Amino acid sequence: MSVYTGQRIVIIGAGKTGLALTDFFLARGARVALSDRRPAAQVPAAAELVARGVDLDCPGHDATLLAAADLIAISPGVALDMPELAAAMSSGVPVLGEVEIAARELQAPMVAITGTNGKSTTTTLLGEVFGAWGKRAFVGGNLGTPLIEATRCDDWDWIVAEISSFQLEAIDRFRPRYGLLLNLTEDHLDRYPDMAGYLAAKLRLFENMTATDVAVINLEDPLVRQLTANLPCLRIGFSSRGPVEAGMGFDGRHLIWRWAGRETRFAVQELRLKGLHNIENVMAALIPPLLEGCPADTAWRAVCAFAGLDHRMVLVRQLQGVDWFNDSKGTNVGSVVKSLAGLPGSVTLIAGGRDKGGDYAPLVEPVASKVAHLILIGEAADRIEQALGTLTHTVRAGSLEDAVQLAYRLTEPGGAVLLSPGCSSFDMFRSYAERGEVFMRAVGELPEEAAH
Ligand code: UMA
Ligand code: ADP
Repeated sequence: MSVYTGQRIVIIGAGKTGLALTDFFLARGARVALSDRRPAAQVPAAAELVARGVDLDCPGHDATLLAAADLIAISPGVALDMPELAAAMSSGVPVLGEVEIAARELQAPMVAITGTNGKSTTTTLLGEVFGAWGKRAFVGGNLGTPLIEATRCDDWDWIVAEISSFQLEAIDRFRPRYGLLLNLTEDHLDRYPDMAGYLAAKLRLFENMTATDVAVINLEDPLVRQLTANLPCLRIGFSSRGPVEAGMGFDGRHLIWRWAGRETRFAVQELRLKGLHNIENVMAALIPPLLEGCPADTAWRAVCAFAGLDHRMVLVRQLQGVDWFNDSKGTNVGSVVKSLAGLPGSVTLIAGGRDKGGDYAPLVEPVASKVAHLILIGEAADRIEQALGTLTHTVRAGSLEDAVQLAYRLTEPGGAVLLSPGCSSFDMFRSYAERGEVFMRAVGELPEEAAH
């Protein structure tokens, strides 16, 4: 018997999250309706869902169905201000997000990772460290496997969850033991009315944490530092600009972990991950396991072995003296800034996609100093051209494949071509991963003979 047995649950969104929620509630004897704005023909395995007793509301979202629910469970892509949802909420129907529903069931302590950039890398690093330490850790959340999937098993030692601002909008009692906030720059301004709205959602990570919980924060990010100054939990910082009195610092060559009167040093040249931003990710990922008693050499070996995730600054090919990088996961301006920072210059930057309403101004300096050719694709091309087009040679391409051909002709030996769009992929692709695959295929097909 579960609290959900016999309850009328309406799940909104029939993507990864909604389908995992459907399994969760059916297994607990709930009466499940699945509501998606798409027609049933576009919902995966619709007939099978109906055969399992699920009512489909597709295309949804039927206001009467929502108003009659005992609980509405929402996917991260569903905004709370959707009129039918807002109406049900105002008539008293509870609305919870998937991570809240999952967290209520999970017994194991949780490390929750958020921030504008570096979440997936840090989450994966944490999973590697816990695994090397012999702990059974669920690793998922926004990373790809919905958190609710963790409830299939009840013997986790740790839950390591990447948590997005979207997911934090619909929490209530969600309370991780460790909350990591990596950085805060503009993102998702197509979902939030302004930056304040985005920041408020991110900060909800800490709202239920208490004195026995730990916030791990980036001391060199001014917004993070300022907005976490008065948390009700312990706050431990990391800094990429020098040693820290009690926390994790970096002196240019070593990470320096100072805690409880002891100091441990780690030589960063042993890391396979490159770039200062990845050093920040490593610092953040080391803190929870070290505080929990993981031997320092075990933790360090695990982070050193990690070579990075696909579609994040991956060197795809070296061709005629030009390095080709796939950074399709560079989906906001802040991440493009970091990716350019890792390259010496003479860059042909392929950018654009679906605009998120943010400001491209942080790219002015790096584009002016490092980008020789700017190739723009997708819906955001006009806005990016307005912001950056006078700074360097700027051209348009009708497709990513055309952009690769242009980059092949334009880039001089010694230079680099970087796909780091600074935008989401949904105007032209299903996901950033598909965009990265298309790029890599097009680069792989370029001829060996000189283009110039
Ligand atoms: N839908 C509706 N009504 C709406 C909105 C969406 O019916 O008002 C439907 C869509 O038609 C679609 C379904 O909802 O059928 C999609 O649901 P979703 O957008 O919540 O996507 P999921 O497939 O469930 O994937 C979600 C996360 N997606 C988003 O946050 C947009 C995935 O993060 C995450 O990996 C997955 O849950 C598991 O937790 C993706 C993402 O882009 C990678 N995240 C953003 C980011 O990283 O920047 C936050
Ligand atoms: P997220 O899951 O938050 O999108 P990822 O780990 O997938 O983060 O990295 C996405 C991109 O963000 C990378 O390609 C890189 O350009 C940039 N990035 C990664 N880590 C950081 C960081 N700590 N600070 C700023 N940018 C970063």
